[in-house]
Amino acid sequence: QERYTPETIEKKWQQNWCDNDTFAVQVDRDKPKYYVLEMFPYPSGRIHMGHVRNYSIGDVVARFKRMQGFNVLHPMGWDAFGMPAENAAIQHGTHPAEWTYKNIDNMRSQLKKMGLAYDWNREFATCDVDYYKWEQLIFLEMLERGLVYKKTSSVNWCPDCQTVLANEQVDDGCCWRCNNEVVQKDLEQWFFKITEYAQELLECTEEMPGWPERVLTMQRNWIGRSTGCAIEFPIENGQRTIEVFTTRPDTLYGATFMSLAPENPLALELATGDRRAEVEAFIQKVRRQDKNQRTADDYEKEGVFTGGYCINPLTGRRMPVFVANFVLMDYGTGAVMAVPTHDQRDFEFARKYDLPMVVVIQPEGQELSPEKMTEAWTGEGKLVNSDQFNGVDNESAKEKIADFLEQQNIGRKTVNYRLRDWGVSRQRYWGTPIPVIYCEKCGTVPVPREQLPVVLPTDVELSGEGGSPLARHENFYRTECPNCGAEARRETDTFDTFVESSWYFLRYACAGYAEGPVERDSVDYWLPVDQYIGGIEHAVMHLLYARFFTKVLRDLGFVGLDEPFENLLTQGMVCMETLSCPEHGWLYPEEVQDGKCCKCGSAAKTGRNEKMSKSKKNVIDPDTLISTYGADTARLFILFAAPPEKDLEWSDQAVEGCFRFLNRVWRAVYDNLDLVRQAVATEPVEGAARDLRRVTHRTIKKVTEDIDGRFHFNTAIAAVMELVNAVYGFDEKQKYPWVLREALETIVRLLAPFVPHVSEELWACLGNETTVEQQGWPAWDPEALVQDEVTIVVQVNGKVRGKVNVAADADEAQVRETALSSPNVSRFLEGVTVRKVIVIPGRLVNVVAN
Ligand code: ANZ
Ligand code: ZN
Repeated sequence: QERYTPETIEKKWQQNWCDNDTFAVQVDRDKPKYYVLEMFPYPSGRIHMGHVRNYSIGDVVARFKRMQGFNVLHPMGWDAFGMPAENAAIQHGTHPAEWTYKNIDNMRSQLKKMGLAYDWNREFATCDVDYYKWEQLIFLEMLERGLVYKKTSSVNWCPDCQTVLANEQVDDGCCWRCNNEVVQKDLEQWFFKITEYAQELLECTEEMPGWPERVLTMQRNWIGRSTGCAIEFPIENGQRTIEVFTTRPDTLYGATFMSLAPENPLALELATGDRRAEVEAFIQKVRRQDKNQRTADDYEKEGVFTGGYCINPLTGRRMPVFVANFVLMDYGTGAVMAVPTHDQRDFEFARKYDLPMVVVIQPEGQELSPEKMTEAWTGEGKLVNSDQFNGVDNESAKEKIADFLEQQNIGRKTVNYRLRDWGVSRQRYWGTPIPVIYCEKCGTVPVPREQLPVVLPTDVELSGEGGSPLARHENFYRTECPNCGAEARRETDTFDTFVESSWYFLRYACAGYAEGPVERDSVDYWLPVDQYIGGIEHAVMHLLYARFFTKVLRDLGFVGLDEPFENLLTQGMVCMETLSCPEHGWLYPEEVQDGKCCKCGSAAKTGRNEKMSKSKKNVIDPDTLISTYGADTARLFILFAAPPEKDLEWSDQAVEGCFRFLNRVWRAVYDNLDLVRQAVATEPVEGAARDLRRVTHRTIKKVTEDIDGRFHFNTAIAAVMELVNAVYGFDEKQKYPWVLREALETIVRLLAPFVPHVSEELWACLGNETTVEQQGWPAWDPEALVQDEVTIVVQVNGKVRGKVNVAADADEAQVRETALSSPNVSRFLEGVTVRKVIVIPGRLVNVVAN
């Protein structure tokens, strides 16, 4: 077989891996372990280029580490619960389970065609009873531990998806899935106490050097720790107080009014008499506004006076109490002491409603006065109008006033987090049933462990109407109280699907374990994940929840680790230019020929490079790519086109180029097969053979260093390409066939993590009995790296002034350095300034000086 035919060799090697269970692994304490994981996919039906990229990157790491001798865990599974399955069921009349498992079968075979080195024995889908039943157990343990609770809360509600959304699932006021507007609604919900872990989740980010700084920053901002004070403001004519949270106790003397969140019950309590109707109307109005937009800087600030007053505890001044749309109930205490001179929102509000202003921080070299200010002063300065604190700089005043408030029993120092508890109830069918029962007598009763799992029934009616189908499924919800035996009702909500993805990486370590969610021994061996790879879109939600769950499971005694993911790589997007025509809008690439729309013949317009998406039709189907060129070319292109973190630009020519390169490698081996098969090493090696050996070993070194922990796959591949060129240019192969063989074998071995099928095939052709994968990763020979020297002429201002010897492959900086410091040359440089140094590698250095 002389021609490179990917379809036959890829099938052959995939069969081989499957028959030999090549990538199945077991705990082996004699070997160092390495756990590489890609974020598991939602089984939407077909894989897309984003998947191909994610899994190709992971596969290089997995195969490379295996070849280096690590015991590598590289699993794959399915994040299988969620709304699309229900929507598909409603639209096409298929059952979500059927739809999901069919998609899984299809996608699994697509992944197998890519030649990914997964241990398929560990595969599971989160909608398998054997998976979610353990999630129900974890919930019960969390409930016992007080890490779960139920409360009524105003939630983000997507009217289109008919479900509650976490704050993280709301993008700019719209549903992250369907992009329709989100409204607020009151519901009884189950919550996970992630706030109890806020401090630890924050602190640990300081010790996670394997994560991109960008992701850590996003997590820190999401947790949002603020230090400040809780301060009590007495309400006029009463015993009660209003408590506020402020980060600026230094501005307390300038607090001239109070702003309450519309949801704050105090608002209606204070609004009596003729103020009542207006306040009620305003509260209703704000409740229809989007919580996320309400607080945006550019959102119109609005409010009403409640009619009530409170007292500034330090100045004794009366402060009118307002209700204001920009104050949120679920941050701090739902009340803000307003300092219009030093807070921009309060400033705008005060100007609008003509409220008093007092400057309390005077910046150096300025004379602020309320009449002349056009915006709040939020910078530093010295305190004024602040009694005994006048003249103190405002940073130290924060501390001093806080201390004073504590002494006077008016306030205390506190810490506040932006992070909210995680609402996990979803009014959806296709999810894990929440294992509790409601009894009229006993209240909320956890499902006893021995009654687990609460199985999701399959005979449901999915009509697309509001609410969960489970709430209409009598056989499901009618049950008896485990406590008193009376008739009772099951919880009909299911978990947010982010619960499943919060611990799946632990389950891979012991997939199929029948005695509990995880087997401690295996988890202790395999975890943490050494390398996690996925999209930046999961920077906050998934990655924060997974970290939280790990800590919870640790505290419940299931695992012994604090953080699940040692190193994180966030891959860039796969982009492609868009095509459109005036008549037909967006066009698929195959709908355009010779720059014209195939449907109407008008000129197609080429648009910007954008993330591949079905909506803009700028997509390439991985199946098409693989059937045309083979999986190896697809993988090579994806890995060669850009470093993993960067966006990747699709290019047909570059795909073609990768295919040609593999053909070139193929020919390099086949054309020399007879020559190299019997080659034996001889000494000494000189001239061109020595040069080729040096390139060979230099390439091993470079590729090893580029892959290991740095993921510079593109430059690694480029280095192998150079080695292939060197092989083609080697003209001493008759005299040194073994040097050629060494180069060819090296090419094949270095390429194995990237293009495993063709590498295995060529390795076998070269007459090796092991597989390239068993052969392991090559080591470089430092001896072979030793460079020959060349003589370089050094000129100063065009005149030859000396000669120096440098290593043949010294880079420009090294040559320059050697030339300038050689005694002959430096004599001519005394007392002059070097303006420019021109290096012609291997030949000449010209120094321009005057
Ligand atoms: C008085 C003050 C004066 C404030 C000043 C700021 C500047 P971070 O840093 O995000 O924690 N605040 C408190 N609770 C709020 C709520 N529920 N809704 C809207 N705003 C609220 O922000 C803390 C500051 O946000 C607090 O400090 C409070 O305004 C406001 F010159 O108090 B400040
Ligand atoms: Zn009962």
